[in-house]
This record gives sequence, structure tokens and C-alpha cells, in this order.
Amino acid sequence: MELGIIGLPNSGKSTLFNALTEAGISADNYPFCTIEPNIGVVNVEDNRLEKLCQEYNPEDCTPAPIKFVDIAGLVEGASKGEGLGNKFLSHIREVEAIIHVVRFFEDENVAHVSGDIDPVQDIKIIENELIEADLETLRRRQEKTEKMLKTGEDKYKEEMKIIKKIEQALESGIPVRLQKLNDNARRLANELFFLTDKPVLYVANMSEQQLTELNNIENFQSLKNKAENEEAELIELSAVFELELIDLETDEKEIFLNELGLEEPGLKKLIQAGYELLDLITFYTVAGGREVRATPIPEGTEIIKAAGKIHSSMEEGFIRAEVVNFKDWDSFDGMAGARDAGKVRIEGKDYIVEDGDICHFRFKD
Ligand SMILES: Nc1nc2c(ncn2[C@@H]2O[C@H](COP(=O)(O)OP(=O)(O)OP(=O)(O)O)[C@@H](O)[C@H]2O)c(=O)[nH]1
Ligand SMILES: [Mg+2]
Repeated sequence: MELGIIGLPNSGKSTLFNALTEAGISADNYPFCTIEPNIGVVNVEDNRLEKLCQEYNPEDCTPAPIKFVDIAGLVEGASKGEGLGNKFLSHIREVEAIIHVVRFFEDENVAHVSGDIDPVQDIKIIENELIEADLETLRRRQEKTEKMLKTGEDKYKEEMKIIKKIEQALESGIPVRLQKLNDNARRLANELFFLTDKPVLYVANMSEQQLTELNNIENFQSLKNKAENEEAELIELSAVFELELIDLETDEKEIFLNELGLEEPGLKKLIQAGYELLDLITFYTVAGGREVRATPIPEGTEIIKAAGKIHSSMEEGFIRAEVVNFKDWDSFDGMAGARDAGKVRIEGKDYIVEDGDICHFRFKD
């Protein structure tokens, strides 16, 4: 489950990635310094997990991991193979959701590919490339569907209509994720893995100064409107500042944050928003005094599959599970209280796991 960090060259993607993963990969001042995607794993903070770990005091308290992929800068013409075009696009295809970094900071020493800083326009450049790539995908499908039309089957006629509709919308600049699709169109879109169908959140990469004067930055207000129209999250932060914060002691951190009028690091918000963007839920497992673990799964996952996320033998030998939701565990003061209140259930393999379930699997080894 990966989030891809995309944006124009020199928008600060690798700086943000470094801050996120504390990895020491290069963030040099020249376009295309990131060529292979860099993948970093980040732990998601979780109050419920913290409470469980306080109670059970395990050797390991393991948070849900999400992966961030630092993708090289995309330029105009990428869909035609400009820059490192196709390679970037294929990296974007592999991620589940997109963090779109857009540059607000001004620095004459750091080149801006299109000259001026115009965030909404900068986003458009990239979006257009993704749209072009999707149109290409659609054309390839259309060729196939055209051949199948000869069979005379209605479903191909219907599919042709859907293709035309998506094509028209894309051509007028509407990403697939913002198109209204009926069930059949949605099915086709899922099958084709459109790049513009992936959920997006925007990161405005600003100077510290800019962060303190958001209301006066016209460009920021335009981006805010765009994000609101798309119902997309917008997070403003300074990637350089976030990177600097990492090495500071807690009290120093607070002083720095206070100076900018911030309550918490932007990264914290970003990681949380990223987790939400992936549309995952979390379940918990408690393994004696050894480990309490938070595990992310897609909504609608059967418990036998969830068990497989912990260990394949738990899926293969699955017998049943004891399940209590964190809410009940919490309000009845732990396992014993929840059990007395009849909140601990025995569930079979088809049970659909809910967010916050604490699961204890019984399985044959
Ligand atoms: N002044 C200033 N410089 C920044 C900021 N964020 C990033 N930079 C600098 O901009 C340059 C490019 O940053 P990167 O993070 O490598 O940019 P990128 O988006 O990964 O670039 P590509 O991988 O080439 O697409 C580096 O020299 C960074 O230090 C910022 O908020 N302010
Ligand atoms: Mg980079």
C-alpha cells in the first residue's frame, strides 16, 4: 500500500521524502536527481495502539506501516517520453494514491522548470501528462473493443459508449477520479487503472515565512479553492523546515513550531492524511507479552484474509477468532470487562473486519 510523491522537478519531493523517512537519499539542486523510485516506510501514529500498548506492555509495539515512494520530477511532454517520461508514469501506475507536491517557496538558486511560480498552473502541467497517458490507455482499449463489436454483443456497444464518454471528459481536462461514472463505467475504470483515477492530496511546499502569511498569498487561496472543489486535502508545510525539525529535541521542536504558530509538524498531518487517502482500516492483535500490532487492511476484508496479513499459517490453519472492538475494550476497561459485558464475540472466517477490531486468532499450526 503505497503513496507516490509526485510533482514538477525541484518542487521539494525528495526533501519531503527525506523528512518523512529520515532516509539520507540525495536532495540535490538539479532536476532528475531522483531516478529510481525510493521507497520509505513510515509508521502511522495511533492513539488506540498507544492505549493497548500501555495496558499490555509488550516487548514490541508495532504501528501500521505505510510506504511512501519518491518519484522523479515529471515534466511537460512526459507522456510522450520527454524527460524520463514513461518511466515516471509507470512508477505512478504502481502506487495506490498520490501526494502532489507543489512549489511555493522562492529561491533563485533552485531552478523552476517553467520559470514562474504558479501552483495551480504547475499542477495542471502534471495533470495534463497523466490525462494524456490515460487517453493512451483508453485508445488501446478502444481498439480491442472495436474488434469485439463484430460479435454483435450489446455489452461491447455499451462499452464503446463508456469509452467515448470518459474520453470526452478527459479531453476537456477532467481527471477520471472527478468524473461521474455509472456502475459499468466504474468497473471499466477499475480494470484500466487510470492514473487520474487515483486519490490525490496536495502539499504546498512553502518557506517558513510564507507559512505565517497564508491569507495574503493569492496563489495559495487559488489552490485552496481548487482543492475544495475536488474535495481533496491540502496540506501546507515547509519541507526544509520539517527536515530540520527531525534532529531537534522535543522542547526545541516546540520552540521552533511555536515561532511559526504551528501546533504540530506538518509531516504528522501528512502521514495521517496519507493513511486516510489510502482508505484503509486498522485492526489490532495482541500476542501475549510479546507484541501488540496495528495492521492496515482495505475495508471489507474477511477475517481469514486479515489473519493472513499477520502470518500465512494463521490464514491456512484458521479456525475462528475472538473479536472485540477497541471501543468496547476501552469503555469496559479492558478484556475482562468487555467479556463480562458480552462484547467479546466468536467469529468465523467470513466475518468482515471492522475498523478498531482487536482480533485473537485460533488456528492449527
Ligand atoms: N529555499 C527552499 N529550498 C527548498 C525547499 N524545499 C526544497 N528545496 C530545495 O530545492 C532543491 C530541490 O529539492 P528536491 O527535494 O531535490 O526536489 P525534487 O522535487 O525531489 O526534484 P526532482 O527529484 O529533481 O524532481 C534542493 O536544493 C532543496 O534543498 C524549500 O522549502 N525552500
Ligand atoms: Mg527528487
